[in-house]
Amino acid sequence: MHPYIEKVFDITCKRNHTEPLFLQAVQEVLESLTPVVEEHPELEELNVLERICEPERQVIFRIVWQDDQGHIQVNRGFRTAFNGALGPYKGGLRFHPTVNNGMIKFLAFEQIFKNSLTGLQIGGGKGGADFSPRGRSDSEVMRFCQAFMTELCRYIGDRRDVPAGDIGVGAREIGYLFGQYKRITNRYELGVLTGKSTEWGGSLARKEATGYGCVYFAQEMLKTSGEAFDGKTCVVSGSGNVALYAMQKLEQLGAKVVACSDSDGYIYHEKGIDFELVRQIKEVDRQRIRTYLETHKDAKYKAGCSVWEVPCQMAFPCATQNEITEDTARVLIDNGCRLVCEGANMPTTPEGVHIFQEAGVLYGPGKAANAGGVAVSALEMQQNANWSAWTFDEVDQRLHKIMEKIHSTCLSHSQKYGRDQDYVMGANIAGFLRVAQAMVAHGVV
Ligand code: NDP
Ligand code: 2IT
Repeated sequence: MHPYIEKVFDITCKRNHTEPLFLQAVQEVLESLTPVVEEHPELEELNVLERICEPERQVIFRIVWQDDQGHIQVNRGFRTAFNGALGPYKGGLRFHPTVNNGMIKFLAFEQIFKNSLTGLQIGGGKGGADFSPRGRSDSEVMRFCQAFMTELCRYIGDRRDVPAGDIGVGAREIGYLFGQYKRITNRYELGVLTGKSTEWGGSLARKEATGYGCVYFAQEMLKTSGEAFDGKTCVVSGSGNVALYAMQKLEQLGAKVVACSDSDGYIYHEKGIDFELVRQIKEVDRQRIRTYLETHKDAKYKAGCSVWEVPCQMAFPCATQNEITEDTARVLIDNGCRLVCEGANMPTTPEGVHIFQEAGVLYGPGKAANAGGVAVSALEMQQNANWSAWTFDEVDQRLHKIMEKIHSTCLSHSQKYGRDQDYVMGANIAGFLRVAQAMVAHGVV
């Protein structure tokens, strides 16, 4: 590590010593930047690294709401506006019982570089609450979203900060959040949230964008070794928004997905997962993945086990952070896995990443591979800004081009800085440079 980088990491550790996920994300980015700091001494003179590691603004707030039994519930809400050099803060909202400030900060930090890689004008942010939507009725979710937005509305706006979905937040929640924002502000400000339903201002293909984009990125990685999906066995973790549409695109492009999961366990279906059924179970009925076996008796369900024990040639982690550890990475490689492409944010631990890279596995890090979701969110903002709506194909084609460009940008930056096909280094450097240039241009602010 360059001494300046070491110094900044040291300061960041001291300031944030209770937030291991945030420090993990910061360390991964900083470790890639040595050649850039050597090439650009002005980064140290202007102290750009210390500035980029400190959020511009963080809010933490109380959310009080009433459940169906009439009990008063209290949750904690967060929004981190991490870096606004490239545009309005942009990033999702996560509703999950494990949410805390460090988790939101890690996600917001990743979002800075991801959003920069899209080439669009969006800064980095993230938010959420320690609320568990699981087992809650529709009206409880609505009351929670209203209470959440009652406070959040002070900090967001179509030119200020634009939230969207993440774990536990989809079109239903975005609808309730928008309704409350409209009620409080008395403004039909479409571009204040993305991931809206397509009936009233959402972009076609936003729902599919993260999963599709991740598969487009994997396709580009495969092309570098003259390969294609044809018949390759894939495992996808999760069965939520990202996992579902990664599975659909993989199937469309000729791969075979044999397993997917939820937080209770995984299903294995040797002849290939029935995408439409999983979509019905998870997206429509909001049920558990094990109910898949009620229709497909030849499939298997394993409760409480990691889906990564299923042998595959390609792995698509699309559930949550740190789901692939050093040991899991070894199991995947021993079982013949040659490509890992991350739909989730930071799903592989640093040790796991190291193992993949040492073994020559094609490894696409989340901040590059899952950028399709936020890219189409920015396209949704563009459509909203002039009250227009593009066709599904138009958006999908733009998404495809953006993913190709992100891939080639990562590749060219990894080549230029001496580690060919190191997508981690390529993504971190390319993402960082664009933000850093904007920060320098804006002066000492
Ligand atoms: P969803 O809530 O739609 O789905 C999440 C899936 O992951 C569910 O199957 C869920 O299982 C499982 N899961 C969640 N948390 C855990 C956990 N702690 N352990 C095991 N399984 C878990 O979320 P998304 O699909 O939107 O998000 C998935 C990942 O993709 C996240 O890392 C998110 O940050 C990332 N991402 C999302 C984007 C988007 O556009 N939505 C864009 C880019 C990245 P269960 O149903 O049992 O809870
Ligand atoms: O992690 C992510 O990029 C998202 N959850 C999507 C963010 C967005 O603003 O669409």
